[in-house]
Amino acid sequence: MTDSTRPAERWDLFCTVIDNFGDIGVAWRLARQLVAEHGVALRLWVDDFASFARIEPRLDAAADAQTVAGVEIRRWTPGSANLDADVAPGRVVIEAFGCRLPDGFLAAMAACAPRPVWLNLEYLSAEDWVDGCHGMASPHPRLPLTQYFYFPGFTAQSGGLIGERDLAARRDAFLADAAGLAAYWASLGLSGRAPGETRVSVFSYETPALASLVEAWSASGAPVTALVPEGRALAELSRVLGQALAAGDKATRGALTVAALPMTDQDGYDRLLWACDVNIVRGEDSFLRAQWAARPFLWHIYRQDDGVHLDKLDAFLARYTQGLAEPAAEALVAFSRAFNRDEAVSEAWRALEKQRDALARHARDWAARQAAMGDLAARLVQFVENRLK
Ligand code: TRH
Repeated sequence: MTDSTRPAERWDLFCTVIDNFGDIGVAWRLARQLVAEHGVALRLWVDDFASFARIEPRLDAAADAQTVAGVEIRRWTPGSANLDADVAPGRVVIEAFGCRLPDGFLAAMAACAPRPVWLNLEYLSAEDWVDGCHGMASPHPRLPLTQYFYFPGFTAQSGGLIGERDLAARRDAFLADAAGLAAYWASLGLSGRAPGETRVSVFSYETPALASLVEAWSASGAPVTALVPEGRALAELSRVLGQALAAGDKATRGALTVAALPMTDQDGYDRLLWACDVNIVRGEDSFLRAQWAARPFLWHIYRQDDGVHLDKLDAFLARYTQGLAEPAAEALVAFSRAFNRDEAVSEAWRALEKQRDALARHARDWAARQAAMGDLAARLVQFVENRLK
């Protein structure tokens, strides 16, 4: 065994952007946390810098290699035979969401002694089977390599949830600072709240259900402000309102004001979730960050052709509503199912409104209980250590 075959004391995390921002959103949060909290030397491989730059404005989309927030970031081309540069694998290699590694890199991993710990970071799901599959080993069909499935999840038996150690403290400090909060709203072009006003962030996919929300909100007895980052939901709301909205624009219909926002970095998006009363979120990462915001939220799940997303939605709702009083649980489930089936939700919204206090209390309990279980990065480091022994 020669020194040159030893894996570098570094982790490699590979990500391909399938669409939107969730794949890179999850990978970027995990990368930053592993570096900041666990002192890992980490190289993050990403194929689509244009998408990445939308959620991390410090990224130079033209540079193939750079360091941001202590993370070494490199461009790669999925499907290529090898990485562009001749790079030695790190002691831990993670594929985010089953992105396939180049054959040349796999061969280099197989040639290492000891061989890197090789993981596939899977999508987050609340389904029961996750606990049984977390940590399962899968031998490579040809090479002397074993890949482990790492499943995030909501239980102690799963891989846990991504969340920084100081997240709750940062959130609470932000919300306790009245002057800072007023300045935050002013930065979005909004003044203090009108009596009874509800502020809702909207980061869903497009769905006809949004039109029925506009109907319910504009006819509401108290003001509703919808804060909508640029993207798919804003495009849909522009269609519904018959008015093209870009970041900085506002539109008013009855009790409803729609405020279009620019996309910000991930920390900026967290602040939006913390500041709003209700958050409409989607995919994986915004869905999770809404839970850490400890506010009532509504999940527009990523649609899958075979309809399995509706089972995943129900699995989450079954878990989330445990301990939530019946009328609030019913209202949340009814709204969530209707919204995700593209049905009208005006009535469901009004029912939900009546349960706001119970949902807010429950959201705080849920966030505290999940945080107490230990976060994904810490569990991942432990998982790796156990395999290195
Ligand atoms: O963008 P998403 O829909 O992403 C995904 C992908 O489509 C993926 O292929 C799919 O498998 C997965 O969903 C389930 O939703 P998500 O996961 O919420 O990611 C959005 C990211 O964008 C998240 O990291 C937060 C970030 N973001 C910002 O950083 N700034 C912003 O202003 C906003 C609105 C979002």
